[in-house]
Amino acid sequence: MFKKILVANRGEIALRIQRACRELGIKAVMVYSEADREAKYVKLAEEAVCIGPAASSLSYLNMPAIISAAEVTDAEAIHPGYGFLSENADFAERVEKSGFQFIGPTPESIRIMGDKVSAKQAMIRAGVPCVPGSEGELPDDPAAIRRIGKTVGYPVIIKAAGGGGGRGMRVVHTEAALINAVQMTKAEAGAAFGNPAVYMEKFLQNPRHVEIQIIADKHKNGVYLGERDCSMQRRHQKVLEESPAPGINRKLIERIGERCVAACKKIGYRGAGTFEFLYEDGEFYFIEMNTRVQVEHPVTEMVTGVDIVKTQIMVAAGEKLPFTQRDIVIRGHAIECRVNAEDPYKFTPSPGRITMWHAPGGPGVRVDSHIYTNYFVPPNYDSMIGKIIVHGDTREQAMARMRTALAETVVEGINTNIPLHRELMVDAKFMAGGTNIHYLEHWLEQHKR
Ligand code: MV4
Repeated sequence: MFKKILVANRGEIALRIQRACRELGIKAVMVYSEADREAKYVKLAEEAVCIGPAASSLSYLNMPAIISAAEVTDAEAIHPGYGFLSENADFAERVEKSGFQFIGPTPESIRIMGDKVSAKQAMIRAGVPCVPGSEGELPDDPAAIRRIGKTVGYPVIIKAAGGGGGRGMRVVHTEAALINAVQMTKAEAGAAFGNPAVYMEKFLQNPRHVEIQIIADKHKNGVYLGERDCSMQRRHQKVLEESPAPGINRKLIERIGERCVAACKKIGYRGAGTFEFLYEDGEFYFIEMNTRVQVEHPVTEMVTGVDIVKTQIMVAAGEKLPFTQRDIVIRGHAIECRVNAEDPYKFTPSPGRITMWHAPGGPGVRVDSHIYTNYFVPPNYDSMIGKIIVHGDTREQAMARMRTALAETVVEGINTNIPLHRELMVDAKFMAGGTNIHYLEHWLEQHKR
């Protein structure tokens, strides 16, 4: 096992990784920008290295600074967390070329999944069900593109190979609009991602976003850890997540989970990963794979009892998975509310000093956050300041616990989206379960103030 790991991230996930290291008896080296110098997880770390000024481009995205910090502190491995450099294949490669273990999949796996065309081709070959569409990149010939459009059937969606997470996509409703839409998407993709390649899919009108968590070791063992429903989102930003996904047939989840694990074996995937699916009319359709630990990993930890971050570290060190698929039992229900420093209805960021923080507690309540009374939320980064996660025997009990937890929570000095969460937890449609990816945006439209 490693003796020392460098944590190349900030905020709640940096603290989450530090906690996993402590539990494993591993020293954690924290890196920080000038804006994060006073953070408690930095102060409480055995070792911490400043890697640059507040701007992410000069600190948390600064590869030479991070690798130098690992060198001077004699760390053996680097955990990238989520965001920043976590899905940057070149970073993973530089980490390994410098003699450190990257805590994540191989640079090659990251590269395949980063290109959405190659990711989809790998999944089709591995038997994972995908959204029907062009098998690969669209050709240049307009007549050939129109033929593909006819076969797929309208509406279709044009997506950039270099995109993902909602960037570089365009819905097309008629053949008359197709060629122009393809041209526009290609031009935007070339400018934004340095890659003009695009592909076509059937556009699903009212899907849910359901994702499967997997984890694999370097010895050809892999398991799926159930699913998460992440449909409650606004502008591609998830607002709350839950596991299990309400109302989906367990046998179907098992079949899809097994396909994901088989695909991991086929491509030699190791580490934690998430298969993103659209779920509509009882069917799963793969869209993208994320090769990092995700913000919403705690709901999976709560229902499976598996510590995903600890397991990531263990498998990166070459250990075998300490459990098999038969050991994984989904128990109860978990919900996560992301707490953002923002106006709850206008969504404008609300950085500044937190004059009072009181965290919720009680049975089945978990808080993943680096904040404290008198903490200053810097304006330079994502507005998420923490997560409230609850577990219950049933979805109803989990919702009741979340209502209590949200009622107990106090954040003063800045605005947060907690009032929005309080309203959603008593919303009849949310309470019934199974709302789709458009629900929150429609709800916000109807609850304008
Ligand atoms: C789609 C889709 C409908 N049909 N693909 C958006 C983010 C990226 N991961 C894929 N996205 C979508 N792909 C087909 N064929 C609708 C979306 C989509 C979406 C997906 C997941 C969560 C929220 C979303 C919000 C709008 C659109």
